Amino acid sequence: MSPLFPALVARAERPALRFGDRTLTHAELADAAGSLAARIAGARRIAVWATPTLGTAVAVVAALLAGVPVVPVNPRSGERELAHVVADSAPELVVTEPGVVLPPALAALDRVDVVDIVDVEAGGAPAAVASGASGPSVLFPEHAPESPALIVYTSGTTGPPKGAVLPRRALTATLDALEDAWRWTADDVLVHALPLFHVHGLILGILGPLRRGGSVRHLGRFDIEGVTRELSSGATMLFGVPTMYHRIAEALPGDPALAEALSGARLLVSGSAALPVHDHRRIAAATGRRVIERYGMTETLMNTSVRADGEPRAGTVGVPLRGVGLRLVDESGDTIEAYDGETVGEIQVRGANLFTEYLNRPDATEAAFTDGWFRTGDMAIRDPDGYVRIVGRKATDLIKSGGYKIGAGEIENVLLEHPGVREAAVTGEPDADLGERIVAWIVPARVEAPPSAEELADHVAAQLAAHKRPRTVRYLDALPRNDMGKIMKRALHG
Ligand code: MCA
Ligand code: AMP
Repeated sequence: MSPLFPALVARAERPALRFGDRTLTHAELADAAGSLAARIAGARRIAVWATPTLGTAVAVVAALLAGVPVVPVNPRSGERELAHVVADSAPELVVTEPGVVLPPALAALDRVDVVDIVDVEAGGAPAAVASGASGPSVLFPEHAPESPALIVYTSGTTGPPKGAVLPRRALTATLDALEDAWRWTADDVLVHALPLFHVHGLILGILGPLRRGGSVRHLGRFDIEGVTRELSSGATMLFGVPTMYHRIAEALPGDPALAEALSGARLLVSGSAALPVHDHRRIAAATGRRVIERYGMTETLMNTSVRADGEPRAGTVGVPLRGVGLRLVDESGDTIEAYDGETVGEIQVRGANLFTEYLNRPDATEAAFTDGWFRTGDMAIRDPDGYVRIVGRKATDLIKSGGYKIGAGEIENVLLEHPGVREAAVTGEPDADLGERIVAWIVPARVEAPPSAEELADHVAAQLAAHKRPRTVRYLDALPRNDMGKIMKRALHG
């Protein structure tokens, strides 16, 4: 069986990871992750406190070397969301950067700090090397392709997030299909600032460069200056969500250094939500470079992309990746054969890139598939040459804000628990920066003293996650309901 990270096994002396002023070569990463892997080997499942730091990347690589399934945890998780993730995934221990004060739900677990990196950087030899072992290839043989690698939590329309179990073969299938589509090589240097508890930032943005034997420079947090600096000093690729490209498009007219940096990039890739054509055009006009879009999902990893050698067409997500079966299905369940640029159907996919199941949720897993095809819930048309255009989504109760998928029901439940709230409904409204903005419609318990918008936002952030907080709150006397008492969300608009 071939290794997940050949450059680690080969102990390449090229840079692998850079976070701020902390850098590891593939050989150093092999040592740091190898010795951490020895400490966690045999665990049934672990959590990683997924701050955007070198330690998170080392911890995830260590878990993959040891064959221990890993749950990356959003370090901004609110109390209720964290309690759910911990109870549902039942990790045996938590790996974190040293010095982190963990919230109670995780503090109760055994804790392993990623301390070996410090040893490596100080020039000392971590345990695995000091004892004469020659690296993780010796210590850690490759694991079965079907064995779980990562469990990534993702929101649905209602209920708490579900853990998508991603096997090793899904990781290799998707990353190798992207190698093909993007001509991705060991010479590529990726720059990004995505969070490390989702597929985009972690699997594509960290594991992708490591599998190719190339490198990644993580900015810690997104800013234009960091993008400019890295793309002007050797980085070749940029990954981002549309909000980041929107902010780039806004900055370009007054920032010639940014324009020059982007024009020198080999590949600018956007994903996680649709990049508006207006932003595509502004970036192309200012830089001469076209952003390419790829389309994926936590459960399926990557499905389609505009190819590096293909025509970059704004408003499309390109063609199915190598090994991905994709069909459009109409409302009666019939497959749409037409490539006519107008017949709309649900995207259904199959292939080695797919997850195996939702953890502890056989009901949800079964409901997600039809005849072996995964129902994405995304609606699309196909151009005559096969380019896919996403035109909408089946569930109106799923909101994409800043590239994060957020379920309206989850937020409504938390709002209803606030003593100042009698009724609540949550919708997404178009937002130039975030794509969609979370709007809470509130009937206060006491009309004369409604809870403030800030109080409600803080309440949601403290229970669920900061990115799930309402950005706008609107107050009503009553929510519009049909004869059955069901809230009519379509009647709610600002
Ligand atoms: C603000 N903050 C708060 C509150 N208000 N914290 C607690 N309580 C509050 N009431 C904090 C935030 O945590 C954050 O802290 C800061 O204030 C700003 O937050 P926010 O305004 O939310 O940030 P933003 O400017 O809206 O963020 C934009 C962003 C972000 C950077 C583009 O949305 C982002 O990183 N998106 C990436 C999403 C992603 O990776 N999706 C992939 C999943 P601080 O400043 O300290 O951070 S989709 C996927 O994986 C599939 C497979 C795919 O296809 O890719
Ligand atoms: P998540 O469940 O957070 O992994 O998000 C997956 C969803 O993001 C998909 O089902 C799509 O709705 C959306 N998505 C991802 N990439 C794109 C893209 N390039 N264009 C439009 N929507 C996208």
